[in-house]
Amino acid sequence: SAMRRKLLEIFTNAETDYVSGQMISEQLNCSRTAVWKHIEDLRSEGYELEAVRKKGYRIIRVPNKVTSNELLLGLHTKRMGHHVHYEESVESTQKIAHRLAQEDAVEGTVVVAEEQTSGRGRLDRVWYSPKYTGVWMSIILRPTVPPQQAPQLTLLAAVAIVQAIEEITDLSPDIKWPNDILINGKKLVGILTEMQADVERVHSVIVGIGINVNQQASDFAPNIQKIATSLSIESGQQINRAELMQTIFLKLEKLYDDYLTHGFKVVKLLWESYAVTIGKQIVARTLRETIEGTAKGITDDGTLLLEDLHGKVHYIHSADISLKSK
Ligand code: BTX
Repeated sequence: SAMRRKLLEIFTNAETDYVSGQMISEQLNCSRTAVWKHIEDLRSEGYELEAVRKKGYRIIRVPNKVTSNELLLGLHTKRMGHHVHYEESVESTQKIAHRLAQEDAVEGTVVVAEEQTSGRGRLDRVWYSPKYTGVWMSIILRPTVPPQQAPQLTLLAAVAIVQAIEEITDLSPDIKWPNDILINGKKLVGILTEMQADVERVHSVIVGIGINVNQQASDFAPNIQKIATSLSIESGQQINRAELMQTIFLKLEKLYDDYLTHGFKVVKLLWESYAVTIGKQIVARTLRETIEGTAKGITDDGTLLLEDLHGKVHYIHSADISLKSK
């Protein structure tokens, strides 16, 4: 808005770091209450402002956005991320990606938003996606594989994301089957893979990726504060989201091309090397039952092999997994 532009100009032109509320109200020709409201508006757009008594306001951080310009500048992939559909705020990037996939969007098309108002997890669970702090995106792939192999792409995406995080931070996250990426046991990333297919052919796979990037602990909804973490909390640094996304596109493209030419083997080996679940005592809660035992590995289609306490091996296609603490 014009008001926001003026307000930002005041900060830019100020000779001191701090700009008093008095000065803002004079320059904008509005009341002190209105000033406060404009400052709150800036905050809701991702600006971080400090308010100090008797000194005034100071801008600590401007929002770094993930618009298509930011994502295309310096992107080194052949096709991943070349078509970016960007929105400030959406219900869910999955929803838009499904529509674009039906409208023949090319492989590697990415839908990205600064915020999701009804981000989705598996089984219609909520995925919190607050503004400017995370990566909320859906990538459209069009692999020539039968539908039963589509879940492999969840595992493939998980490996690419871990590789990207390792490249731009000092962190080394773990993967928990099938779709969680954790640090110190807390959830950092969620992946939701959905497909459009008929009986024998996949038309598109939509890989939804949610990454907590610059949230601080108090930014998380109370009900997930104990189970969630962000790259910033774990590394103590602000992370450039566009750079993180570009690195993911690069790793994903490389792994995906290997997968298309050589099959799932490569992905499987890498995935198992990052997985915390394998070889551990776990509890798997499926929709029908709860099974306790040892995670033996995954099959070539990404199914989890779980040997129960009687030595019987179960094929787990979908479940919530928790590690048994000793
Ligand atoms: P999930 O079902 O494995 O995880 C959902 C659960 O995780 C929730 O029930 C909640 O306990 C917890 N949770 C919710 N939000 C967060 C968060 N920000 N950080 C950590 N834990 C959280 C995981 O589902 C798959 C999530 C995919 C999200 C992406 S974002 C882009 C795309 N669009 C969309 O709507 N979903 C995907």
